[in-house]
Amino acid sequence: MSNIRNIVILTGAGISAESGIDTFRGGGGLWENHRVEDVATPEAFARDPDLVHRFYDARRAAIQQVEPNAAHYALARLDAEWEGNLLIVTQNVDDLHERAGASRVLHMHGEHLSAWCQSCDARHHWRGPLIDRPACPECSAETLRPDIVWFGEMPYRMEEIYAAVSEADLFVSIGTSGAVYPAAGLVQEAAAQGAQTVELNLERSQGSHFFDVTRLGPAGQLVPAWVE
Ligand code: BV8
Repeated sequence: MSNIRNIVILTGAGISAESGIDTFRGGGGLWENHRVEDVATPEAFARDPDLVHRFYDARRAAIQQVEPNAAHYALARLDAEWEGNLLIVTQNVDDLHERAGASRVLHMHGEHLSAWCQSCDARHHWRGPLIDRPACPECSAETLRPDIVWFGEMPYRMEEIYAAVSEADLFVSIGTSGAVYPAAGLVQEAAAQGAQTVELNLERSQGSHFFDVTRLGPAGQLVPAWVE
């Protein structure tokens, strides 16, 4: 990686699959027979907040029962050792990148371990359930929602992400189906400005044709090999 200085790595649910966290579209993308796209929306939350809280309370608890896998640890090593710019843009809402030791991580779709008050806009580190409408530690209102970017909502820190992609010499996509925008469009932005683009995935993603290189296999094997 001689002429490489700036790296952007996009990760998706596939990097956490070997830790035991279900991917979105692996199990048919269903939860309690609801399509995920139908539960992860502000409309669903307005219509049936308990359903949406059940969905997120269960997943918030589940991620606290699993461990990072070899792919997370390999990226954390790269993050620690890479002297140039490096940004891990994750679509995932688990904290496995951080628990593996990565520090330059950006959660574009929010995080399970964060609660967002709809009254005072404060965000709080949060590990427990929200279904029993706990009081916001800041303003005491019982209006905490999952700090998750739902469908139809703007992903976080897109300016920062586009700036990093525009400067990238290397763009690597790991464990994502390339189904959801704007995340799935980042490879095209990177390629358009001349970055090398690499896809590491279990199967070809919807955007495979945009990548210079595609390697297929489980992230737990591909990522450590690629980092070495
Ligand atoms: C936006 C948080 C605009 C939720 C997520 C119609 C109506 C409304 C919107 C749209 C619409 N049509 C299009 C849109 C845009 C929409 C979109 O793209 N929809 C898709 C479904 C067509 N996008 C949005 O709504 C985005 N916002 O557009 O806002 C806007 C503009 C201005 C102002 C305001 C608003 C917001 C998208 C974010 C939604 N939230 N997550 C939650 O987590 O509960 S997205 C959700 O899907 C996940 O977060 C995940 O990030 C994302 C993509 O999933 P993947 O991570 O790729 O997972 P998936 O299961 O799909 O694939 C796993 C891959 O891993 C597979 O390829 C598999 O082969 C591989 N794999 C499996 N095992 C392994 C592996 N790889 C390696 N190793 C393994 N072991």
